[in-house]
Amino acid sequence: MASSACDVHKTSEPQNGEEGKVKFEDKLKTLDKGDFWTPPVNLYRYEGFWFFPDFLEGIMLAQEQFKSHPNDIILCTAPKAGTTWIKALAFAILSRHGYDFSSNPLLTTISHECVRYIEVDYIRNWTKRDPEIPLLATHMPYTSLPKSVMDSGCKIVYVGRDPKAVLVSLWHFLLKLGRKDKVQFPIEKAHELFCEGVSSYGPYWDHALGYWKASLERPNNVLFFKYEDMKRDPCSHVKRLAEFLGTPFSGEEEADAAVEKVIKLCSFETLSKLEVNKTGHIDSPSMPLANNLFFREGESKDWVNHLSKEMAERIDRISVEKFKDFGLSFDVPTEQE
Ligand code: PAP
Repeated sequence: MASSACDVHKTSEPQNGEEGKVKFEDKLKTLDKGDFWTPPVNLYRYEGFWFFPDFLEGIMLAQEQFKSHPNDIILCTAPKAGTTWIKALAFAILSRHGYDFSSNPLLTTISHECVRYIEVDYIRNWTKRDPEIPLLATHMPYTSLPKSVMDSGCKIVYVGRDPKAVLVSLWHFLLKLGRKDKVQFPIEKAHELFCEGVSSYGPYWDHALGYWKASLERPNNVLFFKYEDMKRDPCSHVKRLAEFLGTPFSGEEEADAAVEKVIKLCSFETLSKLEVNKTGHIDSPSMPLANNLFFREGESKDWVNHLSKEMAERIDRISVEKFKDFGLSFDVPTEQE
Protein backbone atom coordinates (compact mmCIF):
# COMPACT_ATOMS: atom_id res chain seq x y z
CA MET A 1 0.00 0.00 0.00
CA ALA A 2 1.38 3.42 -0.89
CA SER A 3 1.85 5.81 2.03
CA SER A 4 -1.34 7.67 1.19
CA ALA A 5 -3.71 5.96 -1.18
CA CYS A 6 -5.35 9.27 -2.07
CA ASP A 7 -2.15 11.17 -2.86
CA VAL A 8 -1.88 12.95 -6.18
CA HIS A 9 1.28 11.73 -7.89
CA LYS A 10 3.16 14.12 -10.13
CA THR A 11 5.48 13.03 -12.91
CA SER A 12 7.50 14.73 -15.58
CA GLU A 13 5.05 13.73 -18.32
CA PRO A 14 4.30 16.35 -21.01
CA GLN A 15 2.92 19.57 -19.58
CA ASN A 16 -0.09 21.55 -20.71
CA GLY A 17 1.88 24.74 -21.32
CA GLU A 18 0.99 28.02 -23.01
CA GLU A 19 1.80 26.52 -26.40
CA GLY A 20 -0.83 23.82 -25.76
CA LYS A 21 -3.38 26.47 -24.79
CA VAL A 22 -3.01 28.36 -28.05
CA LYS A 23 -3.41 25.15 -30.01
CA PHE A 24 -6.52 24.28 -27.98
CA GLU A 25 -8.10 27.71 -28.39
CA ASP A 26 -7.59 27.47 -32.17
CA LYS A 27 -9.26 24.10 -32.18
CA LEU A 28 -12.25 25.37 -30.15
CA LYS A 29 -12.94 27.99 -32.80
CA THR A 30 -13.61 25.21 -35.32
CA LEU A 31 -16.21 23.40 -33.17
CA ASP A 32 -20.01 23.83 -32.88
CA LYS A 33 -21.05 25.80 -29.80
CA GLY A 34 -24.05 25.61 -27.46
CA ASP A 35 -24.87 27.85 -24.51
CA PHE A 36 -27.52 27.95 -21.73
CA TRP A 37 -26.15 25.48 -19.17
CA THR A 38 -23.52 27.73 -17.53
CA PRO A 39 -23.23 31.03 -19.45
CA PRO A 40 -20.97 32.65 -20.48
CA VAL A 41 -19.16 29.30 -20.80
CA ASN A 42 -20.26 27.40 -23.90
CA LEU A 43 -20.48 23.71 -24.55
CA TYR A 44 -18.49 22.52 -27.60
CA ARG A 45 -19.26 19.52 -29.80
CA TYR A 46 -16.35 17.19 -30.32
CA GLU A 47 -16.45 13.64 -31.69
CA GLY A 48 -20.26 13.66 -31.48
CA PHE A 49 -20.52 14.74 -27.81
CA TRP A 50 -20.82 18.08 -25.97
CA PHE A 51 -18.21 19.25 -23.47
CA PHE A 52 -17.31 22.26 -21.35
CA PRO A 53 -13.97 23.64 -22.54
CA ASP A 54 -11.99 22.81 -19.39
CA PHE A 55 -12.96 19.17 -19.65
CA LEU A 56 -12.53 19.10 -23.41
CA GLU A 57 -9.00 20.40 -23.10
CA GLY A 58 -8.28 17.56 -20.65
CA ILE A 59 -9.81 15.02 -23.03
CA MET A 60 -7.72 16.22 -25.97
CA LEU A 61 -4.60 16.12 -23.83
CA ALA A 62 -5.44 12.65 -22.57
CA GLN A 63 -6.05 11.46 -26.13
CA GLU A 64 -2.57 12.68 -27.04
CA GLN A 65 -0.64 11.78 -23.92
CA PHE A 66 -2.37 9.37 -21.57
CA LYS A 67 -0.55 6.07 -21.22
CA SER A 68 -2.77 3.30 -19.95
CA HIS A 69 -1.31 0.32 -18.10
CA PRO A 70 -2.80 -3.18 -18.46
CA ASN A 71 -3.67 -3.26 -14.75
CA ASP A 72 -5.48 0.11 -14.80
CA ILE A 73 -9.10 0.06 -13.75
CA ILE A 74 -11.07 2.93 -15.25
CA LEU A 75 -14.41 3.91 -13.72
CA CYS A 76 -16.56 5.52 -16.39
CA THR A 77 -19.81 7.42 -15.97
CA ALA A 78 -21.75 10.23 -17.53
CA PRO A 79 -21.97 13.13 -15.05
CA LYS A 80 -24.58 12.50 -12.31
CA ALA A 81 -25.01 8.81 -13.12
CA GLY A 82 -23.33 7.49 -9.95
CA THR A 83 -19.68 8.54 -10.11
CA THR A 84 -19.23 9.36 -6.41
CA TRP A 85 -20.72 6.00 -5.43
CA ILE A 86 -18.84 3.72 -7.85
CA LYS A 87 -15.56 5.46 -6.98
CA ALA A 88 -16.22 4.77 -3.29
CA LEU A 89 -17.21 1.15 -3.88
CA ALA A 90 -14.22 0.29 -6.06
CA PHE A 91 -11.86 2.09 -3.70
CA ALA A 92 -13.32 0.35 -0.63
CA ILE A 93 -13.04 -3.06 -2.30
CA LEU A 94 -9.43 -2.60 -3.42
CA SER A 95 -8.28 -0.96 -0.18
CA ARG A 96 -9.94 -3.44 2.19
CA HIS A 97 -6.75 -5.42 2.90
CA GLY A 98 -4.74 -2.28 3.61
CA TYR A 99 -7.20 -0.50 5.86
CA ASP A 100 -9.63 -1.51 8.53
CA PHE A 101 -13.18 -0.41 7.63
CA SER A 102 -13.14 1.94 10.61
CA SER A 103 -10.04 3.77 9.30
CA ASN A 104 -10.64 3.71 5.54
CA PRO A 105 -9.56 6.95 3.79
CA LEU A 106 -13.14 7.31 2.51
CA LEU A 107 -14.13 8.37 6.02
CA THR A 108 -11.99 11.48 5.76
CA THR A 109 -11.61 12.03 2.00
CA ILE A 110 -14.28 12.36 -0.69
CA SER A 111 -14.11 9.53 -3.22
CA HIS A 112 -13.27 12.07 -5.96
CA GLU A 113 -9.91 12.62 -4.26
CA CYS A 114 -9.32 8.90 -3.81
CA VAL A 115 -9.99 8.19 -7.51
CA ARG A 116 -8.91 10.92 -9.91
CA TYR A 117 -10.44 11.92 -13.23
CA ILE A 118 -8.14 11.39 -16.19
CA GLU A 119 -9.30 14.52 -18.02
CA VAL A 120 -9.29 16.72 -14.96
CA ASP A 121 -6.09 15.59 -13.27
CA TYR A 122 -4.10 14.96 -16.41
CA ILE A 123 -4.08 18.73 -16.76
CA ARG A 124 -2.15 18.74 -13.51
CA ASN A 125 0.23 16.15 -14.92
CA TRP A 126 -0.94 13.36 -12.66
CA THR A 127 -0.04 10.04 -14.20
CA LYS A 128 1.35 7.56 -11.69
CA ARG A 129 -1.01 5.00 -10.25
CA ASP A 130 -0.87 3.25 -6.90
CA PRO A 131 -0.15 -0.32 -8.10
CA GLU A 132 -2.44 -1.75 -5.42
CA ILE A 133 -5.31 0.61 -6.13
CA PRO A 134 -4.86 1.41 -9.85
CA LEU A 135 -8.15 3.27 -10.12
CA LEU A 136 -8.81 6.18 -12.45
CA ALA A 137 -12.08 7.72 -13.54
CA THR A 138 -13.46 9.52 -16.53
CA HIS A 139 -16.67 10.90 -17.97
CA MET A 140 -15.26 10.41 -21.49
CA PRO A 141 -17.54 8.63 -23.97
CA TYR A 142 -16.28 5.16 -24.93
CA THR A 143 -15.45 6.24 -28.46
CA SER A 144 -13.34 9.16 -27.20
CA LEU A 145 -11.22 7.16 -24.75
CA PRO A 146 -7.49 7.52 -25.41
CA LYS A 147 -6.28 4.81 -27.80
CA SER A 148 -3.93 3.47 -25.16
CA VAL A 149 -6.94 2.49 -23.01
CA MET A 150 -8.07 0.14 -25.79
CA ASP A 151 -4.56 -1.09 -26.50
CA SER A 152 -3.68 -1.84 -22.87
CA GLY A 153 -6.65 -4.19 -22.39
CA CYS A 154 -7.29 -2.63 -18.99
CA LYS A 155 -10.58 -3.03 -17.15
CA ILE A 156 -13.44 -0.57 -17.43
CA VAL A 157 -16.43 -0.30 -15.11
CA TYR A 158 -19.39 1.79 -16.29
CA VAL A 159 -22.40 2.94 -14.30
CA GLY A 160 -25.49 4.09 -16.18
CA ARG A 161 -28.62 5.58 -14.64
CA ASP A 162 -32.17 6.33 -15.68
CA PRO A 163 -31.85 9.47 -17.85
CA LYS A 164 -34.69 11.22 -16.01
CA ALA A 165 -32.75 10.93 -12.75
CA VAL A 166 -29.54 12.07 -14.50
CA LEU A 167 -31.24 15.20 -15.87
CA VAL A 168 -32.85 16.16 -12.56
CA SER A 169 -29.62 15.56 -10.64
CA LEU A 170 -27.67 17.67 -13.14
CA TRP A 171 -30.22 20.46 -13.02
CA HIS A 172 -30.08 20.61 -9.22
CA PHE A 173 -26.28 20.50 -9.28
CA LEU A 174 -26.07 23.48 -11.62
CA LEU A 175 -28.71 25.41 -9.68
CA LYS A 176 -26.61 25.02 -6.55
CA LEU A 177 -23.43 25.76 -8.42
CA GLY A 178 -24.53 29.26 -9.30
CA ARG A 179 -27.59 29.08 -11.55
CA LYS A 180 -29.70 29.82 -8.49
CA ASP A 181 -32.57 31.29 -10.41
CA LYS A 182 -35.13 28.74 -11.61
CA VAL A 183 -36.64 31.43 -13.86
CA GLN A 184 -33.39 31.85 -15.79
CA PHE A 185 -32.64 28.16 -15.57
CA PRO A 186 -35.99 26.38 -15.95
CA ILE A 187 -36.18 22.60 -15.95
CA GLU A 188 -38.23 22.80 -19.17
CA LYS A 189 -35.30 24.31 -21.09
CA ALA A 190 -32.80 21.96 -19.44
CA HIS A 191 -35.05 19.04 -20.44
CA GLU A 192 -35.35 20.27 -24.02
CA LEU A 193 -31.60 20.53 -24.47
CA PHE A 194 -30.92 17.27 -22.63
CA CYS A 195 -33.35 15.50 -24.99
CA GLU A 196 -31.56 17.08 -27.95
CA GLY A 197 -28.31 15.71 -26.55
CA VAL A 198 -26.89 19.13 -25.72
CA SER A 199 -25.66 18.62 -22.16
CA SER A 200 -22.26 18.07 -20.58
CA TYR A 201 -20.87 14.81 -22.06
CA GLY A 202 -24.23 14.33 -23.82
CA PRO A 203 -26.08 12.94 -25.66
CA TYR A 204 -26.55 10.88 -22.49
CA TRP A 205 -28.13 7.99 -24.44
CA ASP A 206 -25.15 7.69 -26.80
CA HIS A 207 -22.80 7.79 -23.81
CA ALA A 208 -24.54 4.86 -22.09
CA LEU A 209 -24.97 2.94 -25.34
CA GLY A 210 -21.28 3.16 -26.21
CA TYR A 211 -20.29 1.43 -23.00
CA TRP A 212 -23.24 -0.99 -23.14
CA LYS A 213 -22.17 -2.22 -26.59
CA ALA A 214 -18.56 -2.47 -25.39
CA SER A 215 -19.67 -4.56 -22.40
CA LEU A 216 -21.36 -6.99 -24.80
CA GLU A 217 -18.40 -7.11 -27.16
CA ARG A 218 -15.65 -7.19 -24.51
CA PRO A 219 -17.26 -8.64 -21.36
CA ASN A 220 -13.91 -9.51 -19.78
CA ASN A 221 -12.83 -5.86 -20.06
CA VAL A 222 -16.00 -3.86 -19.65
CA LEU A 223 -18.49 -4.29 -16.80
CA PHE A 224 -21.80 -2.38 -17.07
CA PHE A 225 -23.80 -1.60 -13.93
CA LYS A 226 -27.09 0.26 -13.59
CA TYR A 227 -27.51 2.66 -10.65
CA GLU A 228 -31.08 1.53 -9.95
CA ASP A 229 -30.04 -2.16 -9.88
CA MET A 230 -27.17 -1.30 -7.53
CA LYS A 231 -29.67 0.38 -5.19
CA ARG A 232 -32.01 -2.63 -5.33
CA ASP A 233 -29.33 -5.26 -4.78
CA PRO A 234 -26.03 -3.77 -3.59
CA CYS A 235 -24.77 -7.11 -2.26
CA SER A 236 -24.61 -8.96 -5.59
CA HIS A 237 -23.17 -5.86 -7.29
CA VAL A 238 -20.38 -5.46 -4.73
CA LYS A 239 -19.48 -9.14 -5.04
CA ARG A 240 -19.54 -8.97 -8.85
CA LEU A 241 -17.43 -5.82 -8.80
CA ALA A 242 -14.85 -7.42 -6.51
CA GLU A 243 -14.64 -10.47 -8.81
CA PHE A 244 -14.29 -8.28 -11.89
CA LEU A 245 -11.54 -6.28 -10.20
CA GLY A 246 -9.69 -9.53 -9.48
CA THR A 247 -10.17 -9.50 -5.70
CA PRO A 248 -13.21 -11.67 -4.93
CA PHE A 249 -14.38 -11.87 -1.33
CA SER A 250 -13.16 -15.06 0.37
CA GLY A 251 -15.52 -17.28 2.35
CA GLU A 252 -13.87 -16.00 5.50
CA GLU A 253 -14.47 -12.38 4.46
CA GLU A 254 -18.09 -13.11 3.65
CA ALA A 255 -18.54 -14.76 7.04
CA ASP A 256 -17.05 -11.63 8.57
CA ALA A 257 -19.65 -9.49 6.70
CA ALA A 258 -17.01 -7.70 4.61
CA VAL A 259 -19.46 -7.24 1.72
CA GLU A 260 -21.98 -5.57 4.03
CA LYS A 261 -19.21 -3.41 5.50
CA VAL A 262 -18.25 -2.15 2.03
CA ILE A 263 -21.91 -1.41 1.26
CA LYS A 264 -22.38 0.47 4.53
CA LEU A 265 -19.15 2.45 4.22
CA CYS A 266 -20.08 3.57 0.69
CA SER A 267 -23.78 4.13 1.28
CA PHE A 268 -25.35 7.51 0.66
CA GLU A 269 -26.40 7.54 4.32
CA THR A 270 -22.83 7.07 5.59
CA LEU A 271 -20.96 9.23 3.09
CA SER A 272 -23.37 12.16 3.07
CA LYS A 273 -23.15 12.50 6.86
CA LEU A 274 -19.35 12.56 7.07
CA GLU A 275 -17.83 15.87 8.13
CA VAL A 276 -15.55 15.93 5.07
CA ASN A 277 -18.53 15.56 2.75
CA LYS A 278 -20.61 18.15 4.58
CA THR A 279 -17.96 20.87 4.80
CA GLY A 280 -15.02 19.98 2.52
CA HIS A 281 -14.15 21.16 -1.00
CA ILE A 282 -12.43 19.65 -4.02
CA ASP A 283 -10.58 21.36 -6.83
CA SER A 284 -12.15 21.37 -10.26
CA PRO A 285 -10.74 22.93 -13.45
CA SER A 286 -12.65 26.18 -13.03
CA MET A 287 -13.37 26.55 -9.29
CA PRO A 288 -13.39 24.71 -5.97
CA LEU A 289 -16.54 22.63 -5.53
CA ALA A 290 -18.23 21.95 -2.18
CA ASN A 291 -18.24 18.22 -1.46
CA ASN A 292 -21.88 18.36 -0.38
CA LEU A 293 -22.85 19.16 -3.99
CA PHE A 294 -22.25 15.47 -4.75
CA PHE A 295 -24.82 14.27 -2.19
CA ARG A 296 -28.47 15.20 -2.68
CA GLU A 297 -31.16 12.47 -2.65
CA GLY A 298 -29.23 9.34 -3.57
CA GLU A 299 -32.32 7.79 -5.21
CA SER A 300 -33.70 7.72 -8.77
CA LYS A 301 -37.27 8.73 -7.87
CA ASP A 302 -37.09 12.50 -7.42
CA TRP A 303 -37.73 13.24 -11.11
CA VAL A 304 -41.48 12.84 -10.49
CA ASN A 305 -41.31 16.06 -8.48
CA HIS A 306 -39.73 18.06 -11.31
CA LEU A 307 -40.70 16.58 -14.68
CA SER A 308 -44.22 16.73 -16.07
CA LYS A 309 -45.79 13.53 -17.37
CA GLU A 310 -45.09 14.68 -20.94
CA MET A 311 -41.46 15.48 -20.18
CA ALA A 312 -40.91 12.09 -18.57
CA GLU A 313 -42.64 10.33 -21.47
CA ARG A 314 -40.46 12.11 -24.00
CA ILE A 315 -37.30 10.91 -22.22
CA ASP A 316 -38.67 7.37 -22.00
CA ARG A 317 -39.54 7.42 -25.71
CA ILE A 318 -36.00 8.43 -26.61
CA SER A 319 -34.66 5.65 -24.39
CA VAL A 320 -36.81 3.06 -26.14
CA GLU A 321 -35.85 4.37 -29.59
CA LYS A 322 -32.14 4.52 -28.83
CA PHE A 323 -31.81 1.35 -26.77
CA LYS A 324 -34.39 -1.10 -28.08
CA ASP A 325 -32.20 -2.79 -30.68
CA PHE A 326 -29.45 -3.36 -28.14
CA GLY A 327 -31.38 -4.75 -25.15
CA LEU A 328 -30.62 -1.85 -22.84
CA SER A 329 -33.18 -0.31 -20.50
CA PHE A 330 -33.23 1.47 -17.16
CA ASP A 331 -36.03 0.23 -14.95
CA VAL A 332 -37.52 3.08 -13.02
CA PRO A 333 -38.07 2.34 -9.32
CA THR A 334 -41.69 2.42 -8.24
CA GLU A 335 -43.01 4.37 -5.27
CA GLN A 336 -43.10 1.14 -3.25
CA GLU A 337 -39.35 0.49 -3.67
P1 PAP B 1 -20.47 13.50 -10.76
O1 PAP B 1 -20.67 12.66 -11.97
O2 PAP B 1 -20.68 14.95 -10.99
O3 PAP B 1 -19.23 13.22 -10.03
P2 PAP B 1 -22.35 11.79 -9.39
O4 PAP B 1 -21.79 11.22 -8.16
O5 PAP B 1 -22.54 10.88 -10.55
O6 PAP B 1 -21.64 13.15 -9.75
O7 PAP B 1 -23.77 12.39 -9.11
C1 PAP B 1 -24.28 12.73 -7.88
C2 PAP B 1 -25.51 11.87 -7.70
O8 PAP B 1 -25.14 10.65 -7.07
C3 PAP B 1 -26.48 12.55 -6.78
O9 PAP B 1 -27.77 12.07 -7.20
P3 PAP B 1 -29.12 12.90 -6.88
O10 PAP B 1 -28.87 14.32 -7.29
O11 PAP B 1 -30.17 12.26 -7.71
O12 PAP B 1 -29.35 12.73 -5.45
C4 PAP B 1 -26.06 11.99 -5.44
O13 PAP B 1 -27.03 12.12 -4.44
C5 PAP B 1 -25.80 10.56 -5.81
N1 PAP B 1 -24.91 9.87 -4.86
C6 PAP B 1 -23.78 10.35 -4.30
N2 PAP B 1 -23.25 9.45 -3.47
C7 PAP B 1 -24.05 8.36 -3.52
C8 PAP B 1 -24.03 7.08 -2.87
N3 PAP B 1 -23.06 6.77 -2.02
N4 PAP B 1 -25.00 6.22 -3.15
C9 PAP B 1 -26.00 6.53 -4.02
N5 PAP B 1 -26.08 7.71 -4.66
C10 PAP B 1 -25.12 8.62 -4.41
